[in-house]
Amino acid sequence: MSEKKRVVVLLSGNGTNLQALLDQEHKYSYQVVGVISNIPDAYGLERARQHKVAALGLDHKAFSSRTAFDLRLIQEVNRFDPDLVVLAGYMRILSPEFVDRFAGKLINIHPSLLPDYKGLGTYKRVLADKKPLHGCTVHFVTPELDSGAHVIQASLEVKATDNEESLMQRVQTMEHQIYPLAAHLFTSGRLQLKEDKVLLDNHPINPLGYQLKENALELA
Ligand code: NHR
Ligand code: GAR
Repeated sequence: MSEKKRVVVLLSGNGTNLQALLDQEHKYSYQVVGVISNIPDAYGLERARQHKVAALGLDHKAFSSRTAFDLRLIQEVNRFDPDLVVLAGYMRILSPEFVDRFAGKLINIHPSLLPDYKGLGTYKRVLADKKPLHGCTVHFVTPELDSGAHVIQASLEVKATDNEESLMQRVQTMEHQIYPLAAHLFTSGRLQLKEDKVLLDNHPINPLGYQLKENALELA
């Protein structure tokens, strides 16, 4: 039963999304075969090692330019022969060279209901704007930041008592469910990007929408 598809994870920090991907491997069609961080002491690398997954720190500060770093990153990712490349808290904008090389098999999870709140610091901005809803989006990665086609979104109601920390906690709990699911849908061959559209079972979809209701995720 070793027909599992090969996933490489890129991250920069804690790696709770990596942990969720690892913890749910057993029920899904993928296997994480390598983890690369541009921050050499990222805790996510330690999570990989504890799970006996190859872990590589590649310090972007040791390279003369973004492109030089990304060209090396392409080589290192390719050594793992991935079917899917997953950004999980990867905090460096990727050059067109990298994105084009893995086009159609490169996904990201972003902590907002895209197209709202692209970029960094989403929780602070959502709270400042007193938005009633927040959430996260899995999307295919294109050269333009946070702008690729959406695969899955999960939303929740912002509470009057929420602060950045509480909102992040609840959004990340949703991330840890929808991101492994997205990796599974892709690696089981059900999900693909075709001419900038997301197809599920060969039909175009709007993103699959989930909502958090009484601490459980429901398909909206
Ligand atoms: N690269 C491309 N080409 N397209 C996307 O959609 C990408 C991407 C790389 C990362 C994740 C991301 C997010 O979901 C992501 C999506 C980093 C920055 C950023 O400004 C913005 C968005 C995202 C990741 N990075 C600064 C930079 O100069 C560094 C910031 C820092 O180190 O704290 O790369 O939000
Ligand atoms: C995740 O919440 C993800 O949505 C966000 O970083 C966190 C990483 O957490 N991604 C971005 O902000 C991308 N710019 P993790 O390292 O614990 O998985």
